[in-house]
Amino acid sequence: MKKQMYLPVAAVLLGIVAAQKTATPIPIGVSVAQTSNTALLGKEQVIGAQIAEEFYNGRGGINGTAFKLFFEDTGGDEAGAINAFQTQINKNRVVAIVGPTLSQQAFAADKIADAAKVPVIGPSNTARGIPQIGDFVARVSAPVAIVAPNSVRAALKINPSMKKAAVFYAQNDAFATSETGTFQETAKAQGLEVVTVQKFQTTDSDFTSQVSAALALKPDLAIVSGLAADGGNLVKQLRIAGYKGVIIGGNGLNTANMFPVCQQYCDGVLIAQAYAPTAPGALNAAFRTVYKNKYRKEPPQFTAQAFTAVQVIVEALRTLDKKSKVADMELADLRIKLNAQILIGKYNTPLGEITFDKEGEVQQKNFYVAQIKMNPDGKTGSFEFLK
Ligand code: 1QQ
Repeated sequence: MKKQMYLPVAAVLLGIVAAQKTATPIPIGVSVAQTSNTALLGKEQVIGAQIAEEFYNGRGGINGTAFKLFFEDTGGDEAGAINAFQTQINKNRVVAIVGPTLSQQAFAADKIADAAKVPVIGPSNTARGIPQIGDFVARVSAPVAIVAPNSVRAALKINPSMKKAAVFYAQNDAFATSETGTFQETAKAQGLEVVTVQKFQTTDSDFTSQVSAALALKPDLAIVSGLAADGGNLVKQLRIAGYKGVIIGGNGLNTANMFPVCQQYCDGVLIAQAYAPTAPGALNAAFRTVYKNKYRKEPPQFTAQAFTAVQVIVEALRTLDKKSKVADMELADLRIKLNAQILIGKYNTPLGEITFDKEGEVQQKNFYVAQIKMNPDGKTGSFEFLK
């Protein structure tokens, strides 16, 4: 009797151990801005990552083992990003990190992950030089050098008679500084005269001096490289000051969370896109359906890119796991092998088919331009994609 009782107990105990070993979810870090003004952009990323978690775990996770996203808020600055990355690396012991939101933060935090040999996928870092931070840094966000020129070309198509461009940029932000360089080069290459380059800070909310200096030169195109709060206020103040010409916003203005800032004055702003909700592909259709059912609108670019970043890690883990069981690998070894696998994979994502070059730069085919259309309430609106 006694013996018979011990056996099932032992079997149950062993069973529990075995189940936990395979059932411990694989930790993946997501560190984006959930607080600060940068959360206007980061909140859309959280949603994309959460959708991916539910979507892929509902489809078997990593070949039967679930994965779990660990969210560590970066806030909007470098210190917050560094902190969040360190927590992911040392406390959560994640296999890879998706983040941070801003290139400005990436230049500070990615180095730390790279030194610790932890793969990083930038979901929205578009400045020049991000993949070159280190071997463990890749991005799914196509660089401004490729994306931004599309909006200038679209603006000229809408209004071919434009001659004078006024350019504005946030000089304390690495992305905005990179993007304005691309905008200025493109404007000149397209035959526009850049009549003024006005600088501001992402913390500014009063743009009176920049707006009046620029409008005195009678531009017919205004190009803004900043983030959502400052950029939204600048757009609004340009319009209130009487500017009637075309406005191009950069990637930092690429969110409906800017609408409460610039209100009815957001109307008409042109913004280049690395994602289109209507792009073909089964995976985009599935992603779009999940998003629309939940949020009753089209998915925005930052959400699609964050989904894609998680997807890339999940698919690379699946491939790796087929060669040698990921759950049995030592963490340091797994991080290194995962990084190598990420870089050689080919992924069918909501952004279309993507691969990476050997430095970790995303190779993506299609880009788009959308125009903000505000509703009569002056508070809500949408991004209308141009043909
Ligand atoms: C960057 C960006 C941001 C504006 C995206 C949120 O493109 O910092 O690189």
